[in-house]
Amino acid sequence: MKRRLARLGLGALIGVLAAATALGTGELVAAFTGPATAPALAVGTALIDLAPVSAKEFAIREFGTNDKPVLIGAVLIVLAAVAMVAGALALRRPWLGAAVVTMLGVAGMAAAAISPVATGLSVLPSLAAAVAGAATLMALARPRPASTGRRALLIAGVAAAAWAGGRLLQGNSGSANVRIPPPAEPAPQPPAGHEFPVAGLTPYRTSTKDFYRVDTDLVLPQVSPDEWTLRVHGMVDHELRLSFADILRRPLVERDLTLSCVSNEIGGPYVGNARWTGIPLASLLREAGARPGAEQLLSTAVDGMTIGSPAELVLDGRDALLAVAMNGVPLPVEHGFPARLIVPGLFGYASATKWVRELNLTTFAEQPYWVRRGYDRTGLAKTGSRIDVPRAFARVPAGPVTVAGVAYAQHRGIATVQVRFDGGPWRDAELTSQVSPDTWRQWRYRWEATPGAHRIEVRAADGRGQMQPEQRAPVFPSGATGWESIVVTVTA
Ligand SMILES: Nc1nc2c(c(=O)[nH]1)N[C@H]1C(S)=C(S)[C@@H](COP(=O)(O)O)O[C@H]1N2
Ligand SMILES: [Mo]
Repeated sequence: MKRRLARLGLGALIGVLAAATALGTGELVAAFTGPATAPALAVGTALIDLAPVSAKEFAIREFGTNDKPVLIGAVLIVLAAVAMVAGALALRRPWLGAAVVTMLGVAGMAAAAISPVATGLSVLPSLAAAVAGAATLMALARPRPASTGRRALLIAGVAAAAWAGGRLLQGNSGSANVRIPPPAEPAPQPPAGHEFPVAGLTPYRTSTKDFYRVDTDLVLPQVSPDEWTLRVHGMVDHELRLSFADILRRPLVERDLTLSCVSNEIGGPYVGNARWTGIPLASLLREAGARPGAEQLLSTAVDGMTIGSPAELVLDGRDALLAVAMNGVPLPVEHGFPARLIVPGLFGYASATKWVRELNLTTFAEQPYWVRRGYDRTGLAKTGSRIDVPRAFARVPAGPVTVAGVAYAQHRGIATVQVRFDGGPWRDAELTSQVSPDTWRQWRYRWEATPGAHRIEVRAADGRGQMQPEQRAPVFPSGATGWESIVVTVTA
């Protein structure tokens, strides 16, 4: 019994060592084929693309911005478990263990191959990983117990070195060396009273570090601005191809624009307001000679993401931008360096292409990523309102309490925000001055709080007088609706 357990333990150890060598080798080869082709990341990326919409929503809701580490952790745990089984098998029949490792390698190769940006070389990291893993397993499983310990240590060292070397070689391009010229048209100075001094209230301008991040990328695309080009094609009279320097030579405009995600639940955090600098998207499309029949601006990103925006809205005079800067500095890599789109009035999934490399004027017949998964092709941003203070389930002392939050209806503007307590009459909240219809507004209300538990609800009407509907709708397929509602306890 004890000996069997010891053998199982030994098998598990060799399996894990083989997996470590495999991953290290994969990482090293991925230094040449792109970080996203490394085995575990390729599998994670494929899982994101294959996952049903409900699983994606679950991940965003439950894990938020941590959804990616959680996914990679899960992939590694499954890999370790299968590797342990392979190791235990290998002690009896080395070729059987090697076969299991090979299957893992094939899974990695398949995952890398189905990526929309796969090249013929994308399968190499997993192929090399499988070879290294199987060889390690065979070598360690040979019945020469005296030297197994030493060989294991050596292999662990080689695996770690390969992994570290791969990581080092992969490096980061980053946005540090880019200088964005001052905008020809700076953002209008926000009017007085555009912000309330309320503790805990979301500020008017979202700092870059607090700006939400939503994308399908386990590995951020590292784009060298010197090699990046933007291709404008499709239903145009003449194709354009612009370098990053070409973009920076044009007059830049700067705008405060609020961006929200279709996955944002009522009262949720996936909305922010930043200052974006870039060139007007419409001028670029006009320059290319946009043809009248174009229905959709289909943009493609370096990561293979495709996003479609109604062409009519992009061209109707709103401040749709090809942005190169966020809050006064080059776009951070996670927000789309070197260039991304922002179209006020549309959810991010239908407009805000990060790491954009191609603009294709086309019809709605070509379906972008999220539309193929059933989301609405128009992507109009829904009106939202949120209570920031007091927090849900907070305990506040009786007396005057400031209730405050933000409300947004991009491109339509916010006209009124109302709050009510315990289902009573709706009361108009006070609003900050509006910077533009494309930005959110803060609201506040002075509440005479009496002891006990109270329900607070909020709703907003947009600039067209359209009130947020009470009816709750889920995020899928065109964004959540309903009123945010919280409960607080007022103490005597
Ligand atoms: N290339 C690429 N661009 C993308 C996405 C993506 O997955 N890949 N996600 C979109 C979605 S759903 C949203 S809400 C916004 C979020 O932009 P942010 O991460 O800068 O806040 O980016 C959009 N642009
Ligand atoms: Mo989104």
